[in-house]
Amino acid sequence: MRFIHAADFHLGKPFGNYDEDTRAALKAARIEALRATGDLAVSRGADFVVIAGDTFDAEAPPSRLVKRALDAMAAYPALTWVWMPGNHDSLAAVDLWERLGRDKPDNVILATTAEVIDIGAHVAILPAPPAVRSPGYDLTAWMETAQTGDRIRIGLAHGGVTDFGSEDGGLATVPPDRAERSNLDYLALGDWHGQMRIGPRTWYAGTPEADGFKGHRPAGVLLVEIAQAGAVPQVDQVALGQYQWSRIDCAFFAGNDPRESFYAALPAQGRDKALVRFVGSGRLGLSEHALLKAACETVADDFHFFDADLSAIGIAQNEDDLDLIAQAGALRVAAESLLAQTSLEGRTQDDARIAQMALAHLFHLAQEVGS
Ligand SMILES: [Mn+2]
Repeated sequence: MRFIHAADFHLGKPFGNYDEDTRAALKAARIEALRATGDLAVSRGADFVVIAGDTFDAEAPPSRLVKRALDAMAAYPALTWVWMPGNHDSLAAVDLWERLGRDKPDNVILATTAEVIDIGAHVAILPAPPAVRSPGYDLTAWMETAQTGDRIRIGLAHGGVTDFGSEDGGLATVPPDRAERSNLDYLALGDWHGQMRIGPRTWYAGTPEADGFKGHRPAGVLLVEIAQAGAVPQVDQVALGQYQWSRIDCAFFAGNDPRESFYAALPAQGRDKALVRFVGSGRLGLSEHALLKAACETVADDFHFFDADLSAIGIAQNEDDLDLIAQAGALRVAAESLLAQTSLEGRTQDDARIAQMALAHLFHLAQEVGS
């Protein structure tokens, strides 16, 4: 028996910090991930898909988006989708769940009550749907005594596991040994946006399309195979996401051309589908700093999104650099004063950073005027 464990599609996630084109592309990719899940299920012979919550990012998603999601599932009529609410789209979203109940195609089963759902002759799904955004108690407790005969038992839950918390910082209530305690063959969890193994029978699927720079492994879904009731499941982590998000940390040393390590740190392929947050640290001379800044501007358009934070790079004291701003006069005095203020001695890190940025800017302006 084979099925797909998916979660946290977060359809309609607004990505408010990004420009309009990026936002539109990222939103489109999320609905695309639902179709990719259907394709994968068909190509790998999965019997059904379970969605462990947070299909929608909000309780009142745009009407057209709800229709798109239902259409995406209806496009695979031979595939059963077991769709449970999460915390973002909990049962408190009364209008949403009423509409889904009314408009859903026959191959979609809404897991909106804590009752056993039989799939075919051999599988029982035990859902723990959140009634509100943060229920605050363990919704999976009922699984302990649920009667399912000799069927394979698959629990479905959304939220944090008690020993390390939840994605949103909400109260974590699912015991890490829920599967073992309640004789589940597998517990399909949603909430954390990275794929994560809690135990041999307990996994977070993560979001199928990455949505942040947290450094998760490639986003996707889990293909789970269970030979028979009681057997340890075989879990295959399948990457589905279109966009690669990476935070790249790079330390610099004064006296070296920073562009070399900068270029080497960037992804070489798939740049148009890559979102990069570049964070520099270490120390550079002013002219080296300017070279790095220019290199950032040069590569930015290669990427779907590129953001460079150079504010943590210290400015190395170098008379030659100051000479490039001005050899004497008021400008020189200003440059020397700023350089002195980049030191952390006797000032806060923020103040030192502001002085660094001002000095780098002054250097840049002086170069422009001089050229
Ligand atoms: Mn979520």
